Amino acid sequence: MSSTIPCRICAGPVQEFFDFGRQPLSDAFLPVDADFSQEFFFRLAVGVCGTCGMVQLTEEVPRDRMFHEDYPYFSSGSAYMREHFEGLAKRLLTTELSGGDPFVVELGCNDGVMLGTLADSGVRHLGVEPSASVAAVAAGKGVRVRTSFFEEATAREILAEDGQADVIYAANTLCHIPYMDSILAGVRALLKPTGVFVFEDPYLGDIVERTSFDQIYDEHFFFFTASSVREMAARNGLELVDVERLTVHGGEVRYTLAPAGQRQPSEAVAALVAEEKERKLSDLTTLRAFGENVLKIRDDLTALLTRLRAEGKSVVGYGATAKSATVTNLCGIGPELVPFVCDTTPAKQGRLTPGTHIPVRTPDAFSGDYPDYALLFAWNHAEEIMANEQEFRAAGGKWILYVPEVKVV
Ligand code: DWN
Ligand code: SAH
Ligand code: ZN
Repeated sequence: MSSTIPCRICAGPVQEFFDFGRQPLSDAFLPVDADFSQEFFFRLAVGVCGTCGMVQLTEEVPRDRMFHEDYPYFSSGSAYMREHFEGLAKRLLTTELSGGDPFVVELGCNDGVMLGTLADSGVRHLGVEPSASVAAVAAGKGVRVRTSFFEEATAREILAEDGQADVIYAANTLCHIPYMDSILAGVRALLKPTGVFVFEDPYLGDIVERTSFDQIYDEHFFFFTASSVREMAARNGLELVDVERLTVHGGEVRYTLAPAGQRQPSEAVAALVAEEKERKLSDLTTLRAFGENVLKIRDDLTALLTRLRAEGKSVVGYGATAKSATVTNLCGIGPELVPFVCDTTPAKQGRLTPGTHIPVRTPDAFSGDYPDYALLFAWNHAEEIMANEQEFRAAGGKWILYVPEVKVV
C-alpha cells in the first residue's frame, strides 16, 4: 500500500488510498458457455498524486481490451441522457459553433447521442470512436465517424484532412484515457487559437461526497477536480477557462479549456478551486476517509442481501452497468444473492456479468413476475427508471440503493 508509482500527468509520486482488489473488465459480459479460466482480471486501486493532486488508477488496462468491436455500452439507452446531449448540441450551435463554416470533433462519440443533432443541422463534424459496435450506430444516424482511438497521430491526420476545429468535445471519455500527453498535444495541434476543448466527466467532489465508489472501474482512469484539471491544462499549453457542475451520472463537471492566454477564466473556476481547497478534496486523509465509507457500504449491502435471502425474499438487479462490476466484485454478490440483472441492452442480454457471472436478462423478466426488491445498479438513472417502473412499486416492490448509503425505498 505504501509504494508509489509515477503520476500519468506530471510524473510526481502517486500514493495509493484504496484497493478494490482483483476486478474484471467492467464491460466484458461473458457468453454463458465462456471458459471462465480465461477471464481477465487486474488489481483495481486508486491513488492521488502528491504533486499535481490528480486522482488516478495505479494500474492501467490495455485500451484494446476495453474498447473494441464488442463494446456493449450504447449511450442512447437513456432518454434523460439523450435530452442532456441534445441540449448541449443546441447550445453549441448558438455559441461556439455559430461562426462561418464551423468544425467540431468529438472524442468517444459512441452511438452519436450528441453528434446526431449536429449532423442533422448540417454542421461540419467528425466523431472519433474506437469501438466499432457503437461507431456503426453513429454512422447509421448520418454521423461522420472515424473508428480509431484519438491520440496525437490521429489529431494530425484529422488536421491534414479537415483543418482546425472550433470545438473539440468529449463526454465521459477523457477520464478513460491514461495517455494524456498525447491527447493534449493532439488537442493543441487540432484546435483553432480561438477554439475550445470542452469535456465532462464524473467529479471527484461528488464521488467523495456521495461515496459513489462504483465510478471507479477499469475504464475510469482519472477522477478530475477543477484544481487537477487546471494544473493538467497548464502543463500542456492550455488553460482552464470555465467549469460547470452537472447532475448527470451522479454528478459531473464540464470543463472548458482554451489555448493559454486566449480567454479570461470565469469566476466559477476560481470559486470551485477554492471550494476544493477548503474541502481538502485531494488530501490523503479525506481520500482515506472515503475508503472507510466504501467498506461500510460493502458491509451494509452484503448484510442486507444476506438477510433478505435468509427471509426468503427475492432480489433482482436493475441495470447491468459497468459501475456494478465494482460493487458486485467488491461485495462478492453473485447469482446466489441476485439471481439475475435486467437490462435493456441487447448486447448484454443472455450474457453473464463480469467476474460474478450473474445472468443478464431482458426487462420482461423483471416485469413478468416482480421481485420483492430491485437492487438499482443504474442508480444514476433513478429518476427515469423509477418513473418508468411505477407498477413495480404499486405491486409492493422496493428499491435498494447503495449510494450515498445502503437504504431501501
Ligand atoms: O463512462 C461510462 C458511462 C458513460 O457509461 C462508460 N465507461 C461506461 C458506461 O457506464 P455504465 O454502464 O455504468 O453507464 P450507465 O449509463 O449507468 O448504464 C446504464 C445501464 O442500464 C445500461 O446498460 C442501460 C441500462 N438501462 C436499463 O436497463 N433501463 C438504462 C436505463 C435508463 C433503463 O431505463
Ligand atoms: N460520449 C459517450 C460515451 C462514453 S463511453 C457518453 O457520454 O455517453 C466512453 C467512450 O470512449 C467509448 O465509446 C469508448 O470507445 C471511447 N474511447 C475510449 N478511448 C478513446 C480514445 N482514445 N479516443 C476516442 N474515444 C475513446
Ligand atoms: Zn501529478
